[in-house]
Amino acid sequence: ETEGVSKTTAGSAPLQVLGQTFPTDAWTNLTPSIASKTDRKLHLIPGHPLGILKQLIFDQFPGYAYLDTLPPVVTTEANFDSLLIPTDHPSRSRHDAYYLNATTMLRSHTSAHQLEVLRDHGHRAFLVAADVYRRDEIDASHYPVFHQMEGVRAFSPTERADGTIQREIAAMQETIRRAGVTATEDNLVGQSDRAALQPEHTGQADEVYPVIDHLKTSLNYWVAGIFGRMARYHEATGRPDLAERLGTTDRIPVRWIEGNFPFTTPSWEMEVLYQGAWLEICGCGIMKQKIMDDAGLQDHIGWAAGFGLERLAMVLFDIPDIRLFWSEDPRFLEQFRPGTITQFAPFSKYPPCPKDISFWVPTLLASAGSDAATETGFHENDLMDLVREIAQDLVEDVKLVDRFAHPKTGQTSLCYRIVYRSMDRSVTNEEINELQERVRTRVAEQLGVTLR
Ligand code: FA5
Ligand code: MG
Repeated sequence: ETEGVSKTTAGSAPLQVLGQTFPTDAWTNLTPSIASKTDRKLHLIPGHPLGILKQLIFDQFPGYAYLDTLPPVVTTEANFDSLLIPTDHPSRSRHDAYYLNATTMLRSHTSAHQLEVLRDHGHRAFLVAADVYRRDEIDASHYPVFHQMEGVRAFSPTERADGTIQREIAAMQETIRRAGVTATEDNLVGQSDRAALQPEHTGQADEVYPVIDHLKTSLNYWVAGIFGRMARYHEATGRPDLAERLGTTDRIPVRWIEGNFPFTTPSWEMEVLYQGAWLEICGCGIMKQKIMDDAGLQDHIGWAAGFGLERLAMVLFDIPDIRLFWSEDPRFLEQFRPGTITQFAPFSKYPPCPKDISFWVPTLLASAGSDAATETGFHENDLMDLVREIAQDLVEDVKLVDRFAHPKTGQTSLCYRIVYRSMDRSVTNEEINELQERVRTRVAEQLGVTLR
């Protein structure tokens, strides 16, 4: 596992991230352009759509502690081991996560902070908002840095016995009802009762089910509140197109798909019906009791949920391309105000500039596609990082458009289409040709392929 992007950094000078120095090794794959994103902290900008959305959610949960300044550099222990993620789990792959070295990484999810906040900060109810980092494809809805919010609630034996859970559920339901927008749990009926519990919870089912109800009610309350705010904005501005998008304005269709996370059982993914399609917005479940034990909370039962802020913000603010969140163009930033959900008015769209790149790879290694991981060969995410490194936010989309196996040489030809486009200005043909030339040179040098 030493091929690809790591060649530029492995064994070279120590890395600097957020003013700290880290030794590099064979695991190092963090690129300078990704490292430079760590100090942008978009969710801390009050007038940025991500900052606005974060604050609106914080305000919905007044009893919870808010943490939004936890640094993105974490140990692999925190990101994986503390969450009982097995050593062979794909999320640990160098093709999927950004490593500073074998034991240090940029967090790939906000769950990395669950144990730390429970055990060291002592909170039993908290929200963590943070930038997270994953190696991924390039298109309008994927960016290697995005933002997540984690919600955790742990209940003591007293809270489980004295009606606290039931009172909070009733209060949230009342708020949802008064807001006039209800989350409907289509396909949910009876599902909680059938959910398989952790072996550790055998004999405690009567105490676990109310925690499940509290989890689902909290998420319904959250979704109804956020979408209700959007509905009121659309009504107030004479653009009542929410009905068209959701199918109705007085209920938000929600459904729960059985999920699978190493750190929760049972687990769900929550989806919201939006413009006729189910949009996955959240993973959640009952926290593994081993994590509670490690936090010194043997007698607590808790729920955890994690959701992506960009996907929701793109829906709420009508933002068509995920790169816009990173724009420093005043024409983007000046459109938003803290505390309000408004509709983004796109400024003129500049023309796209597509360029193809074709190369030969040995056929055995040519299993292209996002899961094209081989131990030593070509991996698509290495190409993605290399293109981002050179073109930065001038790259809009990278897709495999053709593959062809040579009958005699045992080689496969892959052709990728790179679409260049600026969000905020016209680009010249010369500028794009120059970028494409640099991409070609680096692909040939670093990815172990032969250019056609
Ligand atoms: C997780 O990251 C889990 N940590 C969530 C969780 C927390 C489960 C607590 C249980 C308990 P997942 O990889 O599915 O799971 O991501 C969670 C959410 O982040 C998704 O539902 C989605 O909203 C968002 N998300 C994931 N990948 C991306 C991406 N590439 N771009 C934008 N949003 C993403
Ligand atoms: Mg998922």
